[in-house]
Amino acid sequence: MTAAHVSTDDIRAAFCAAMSDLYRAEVPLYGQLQDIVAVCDEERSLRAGDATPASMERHGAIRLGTRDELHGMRRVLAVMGLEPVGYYNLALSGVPVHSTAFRPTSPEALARSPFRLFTSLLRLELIEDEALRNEASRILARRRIFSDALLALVDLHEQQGGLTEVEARDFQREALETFRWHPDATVSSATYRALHAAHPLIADVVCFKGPHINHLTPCTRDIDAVQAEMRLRGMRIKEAIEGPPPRRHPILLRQTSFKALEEPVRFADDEPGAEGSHTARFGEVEQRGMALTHKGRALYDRLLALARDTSLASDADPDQSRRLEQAFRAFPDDLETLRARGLAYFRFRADNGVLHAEPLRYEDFLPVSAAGIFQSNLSHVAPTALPADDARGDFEDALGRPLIDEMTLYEREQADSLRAANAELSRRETVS
Ligand code: OOG
Ligand code: NI
Repeated sequence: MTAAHVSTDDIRAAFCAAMSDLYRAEVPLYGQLQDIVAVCDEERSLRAGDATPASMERHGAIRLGTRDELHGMRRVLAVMGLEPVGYYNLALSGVPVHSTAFRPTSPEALARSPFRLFTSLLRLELIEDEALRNEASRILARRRIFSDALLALVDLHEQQGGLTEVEARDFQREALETFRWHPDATVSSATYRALHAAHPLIADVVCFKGPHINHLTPCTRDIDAVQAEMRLRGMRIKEAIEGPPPRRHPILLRQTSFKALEEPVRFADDEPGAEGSHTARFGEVEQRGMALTHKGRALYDRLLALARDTSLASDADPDQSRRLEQAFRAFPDDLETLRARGLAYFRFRADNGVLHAEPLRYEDFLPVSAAGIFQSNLSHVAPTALPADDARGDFEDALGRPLIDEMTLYEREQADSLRAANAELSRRETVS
């Protein structure tokens, strides 16, 4: 990158703002969710006596159909400083995809613009019916989800190591086209129905021109209040919040959503005026807590499993949240114990000769929660039991680069901060 180039952080921030405008225009209910988050966060700040943070989108999600699409998406997202972090095998929870989170990896870049994209790749090999599987591959092989202009700008970015302001503006415009909703399906209604019957997700990925953004997700400081307010306004919402129960010191990630809307679509063989419908797009909200170490995560996974009868349990079960709260009494809820027992990651700093630790925020996703978000936004689908083998090697081959391990990022941040704080402390000692 040279001085003439726009920083990837600025490209990402601008893209996120444009995507937010686009999505609010396409899905007006999303605007209501943003209002609710603003009100709930402000009330919460008044109670806590601190400043209201600007509520910005933290993430969105797309679903891709082919290995080539994943490869292209990796290159496009690199222009905005997003890198693939973590591997999520959703087949374990009955959803035929595997995923990664394209996200900024440094604390500075996350602070500048926290936007990330949860990106799933359909695992067509998990469709049992061979004829249907072949038809889906044929349809996907024909589509092009990136414009030529977009690909040319990505080439340019790779060659020059950055984009000028004018190029960045063109990039944003062309990239938005990839994520836009297209009500015209590329297939007949019969093909749509057959794919939908195999799994609604397959129809969503295969039958349209591109990987429409299927939700955006602002963050909140009070997800219970947002959930209550959505219910009060009569929005159709997920029955339960995904993730850990409410705590004094939040851990990992809690998420909920209003459910996907039924939207009009036209099939390729429709008579003029005829209309079908498709259900895919929703609005989500998230609240983030501290990142857990391997040990903390193992405890989280164990308690979550304890609270659920099976990994396919439905969140409509009224006893679920009570069981969750009961199980999580075994998870310490004070910072001293969390640190002493090595359950969470911390950032250290030296202040007046004293070492301080504050928890690191979790910046990633949770496979069981993600599956819950998928399930509640697919029209009436019973979870399917799928072969649970992971296909991480395939995913990385398609991507054309290794996935970054999220735990390494947290460990590095903790270790770097501790080293700097200790250096500061010994500097003081030598001086005094
Ligand atoms: C992605 C669902 C997962 C999350 O926040 O865990 C997700 C999708 O529906 O495509 O976005
Ligand atoms: Ni999401």
